[in-house]
Amino acid sequence: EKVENQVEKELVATETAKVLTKIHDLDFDVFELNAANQGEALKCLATAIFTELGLCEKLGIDKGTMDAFLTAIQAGYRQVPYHNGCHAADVLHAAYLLITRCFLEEWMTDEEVFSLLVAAIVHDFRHPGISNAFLIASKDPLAILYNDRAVLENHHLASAFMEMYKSGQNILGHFSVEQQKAIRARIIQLVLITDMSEHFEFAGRFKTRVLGPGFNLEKEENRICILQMVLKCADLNSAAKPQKLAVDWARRIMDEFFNQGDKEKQLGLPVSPMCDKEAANIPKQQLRFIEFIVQPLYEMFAEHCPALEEWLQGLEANRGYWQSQMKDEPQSQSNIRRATVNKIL
Ligand code: 8BR
Ligand code: ZN
Ligand code: ZN
Repeated sequence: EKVENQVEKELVATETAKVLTKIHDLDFDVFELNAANQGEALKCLATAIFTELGLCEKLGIDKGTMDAFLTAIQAGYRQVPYHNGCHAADVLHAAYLLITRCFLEEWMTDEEVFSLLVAAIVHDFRHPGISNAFLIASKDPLAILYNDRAVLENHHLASAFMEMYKSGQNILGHFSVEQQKAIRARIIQLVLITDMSEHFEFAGRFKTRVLGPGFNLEKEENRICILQMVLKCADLNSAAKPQKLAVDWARRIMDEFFNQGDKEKQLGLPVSPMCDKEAANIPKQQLRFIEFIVQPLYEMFAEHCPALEEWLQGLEANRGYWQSQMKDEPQSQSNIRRATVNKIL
């Protein structure tokens, strides 16, 4: 039996290494990694990226502690269609691509790179597969706990820090008090910005701060704003992926929405936008998501982050695909009002 175990382990290692050779490409397939690595894509990819960047050595983080932390985080992601460990791994991968391909490493400190990657890893931790609106409407204990404000994002952060502060899992433990404070504050500001109800406010702030006159990297708020932009671009990257992956992720988010819609119907609550499986128009929703949310966001950052050009091309290709899937519907209008946009979030 021992020999069999050894063979099995080596097979997993070989398969994993094979998938990981594509880590620098946009068509890196996180589901393949997950299959090769027995459901631990997030932990495996995080380890590979930290190793590649030499972050544990540079920052003096104990590898055993990192391993224990990642094991706990991987285990806390739930088996929901979209917001599972594969989504966290996918966002981590996208953030890694942006950091390494957009020369962000040149001005980002190791601590900033580290904060951003940890934020990506934990940003949807313990996601229950239902939205803030539903948690609030159903008076879920989480909504009560966080007073209806960024309920999920607070939950992801608080649960992840609870794990981190357990014995043997504190990857910040050896930093100075000042460093710990700065890294924790940065991770909090990063994960909270993934709350999509803040999307347009954030876009406005980025425009003023980063694209406006007098921009400089000395100001801490400006640096945070760019890190937030990287995480947001990464969080929404599935819409820009090669078609097969983009369609798979879209199907997954819709499955999760439809599960929520079914629960809302059971509870006699109004069904949230996009969550009614009887009435949904998936191509139309994806087109709106691309045209009003993702594309404008990427365009804003593309001049500072050349890798986004390729993502914008991916978005354009997928826009064409969803357009072709629209049956007998008029061309999607480009001037739908802001109210409509807010409704789809
Ligand atoms: P989170 O991953 O933090 O939840 O943010 C992404 C949100 O964007 C989703 O929860 C969902 O509301 C919306 N979204 C839609 Br609509 N289509 C999406 C897609 N194809 N990929 C990712 N997010 C999508
Ligand atoms: Zn989220
Ligand atoms: Zn997410």
